[in-house]
Amino acid sequence: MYKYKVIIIGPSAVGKTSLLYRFVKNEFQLEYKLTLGANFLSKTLEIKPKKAVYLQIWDIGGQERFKILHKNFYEGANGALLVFDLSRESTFKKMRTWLFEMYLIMGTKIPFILVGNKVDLFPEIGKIVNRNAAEWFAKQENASYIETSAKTGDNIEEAFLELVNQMIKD
Ligand code: G3D
Ligand code: MG
Repeated sequence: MYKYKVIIIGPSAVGKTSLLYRFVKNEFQLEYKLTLGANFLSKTLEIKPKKAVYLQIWDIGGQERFKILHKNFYEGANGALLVFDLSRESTFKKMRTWLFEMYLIMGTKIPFILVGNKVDLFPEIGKIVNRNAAEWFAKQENASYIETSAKTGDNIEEAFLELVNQMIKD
């Protein structure tokens, strides 16, 4: 069985913990936010008949600002979800810094998916954060761009599956 460590990174309140809980437990908005430190949840995915992938998924918790703790968090990661909030342009602008910091701390590149979360807030996608800009950023880094909603569950499984495909190739 394939085993991977996946990390979820990005600025505060973009929905990282929500994405993790939606994916692993299919739940939204419980009392998890205060409790989850630099912690992980795991899930086994069947990607083909008789072919399973075990994912250990780490949430940076409320530690986004404490750079010193990041080394443990990043150590041994095979892939990442780099998450911003589609309703806050400032979070998209921080994606490059998050990406380069990850490369710097890890000393190597790993596959990642660029995730624009909270797509449920927009009947007209791209109003706040330009979709082309996000796609272009991802493409430059050989990554995929996916828009998700932890609230509705939209595209959550797809984002993890796409990352699994990239990690298997890596
Ligand atoms: P973080 O782990 O990145 O810090 P959280 O972010 O998962 O704690 O989410 C931050 C806030 O955004 C929460 O709202 C959460 O409910 C909300 N949120 C997360 N994902 C989505 C989404 O896909 N759509 C919408 N509409 N909201 C989302 P509160 O108000 O509890 O702080
Ligand atoms: Mg969180």
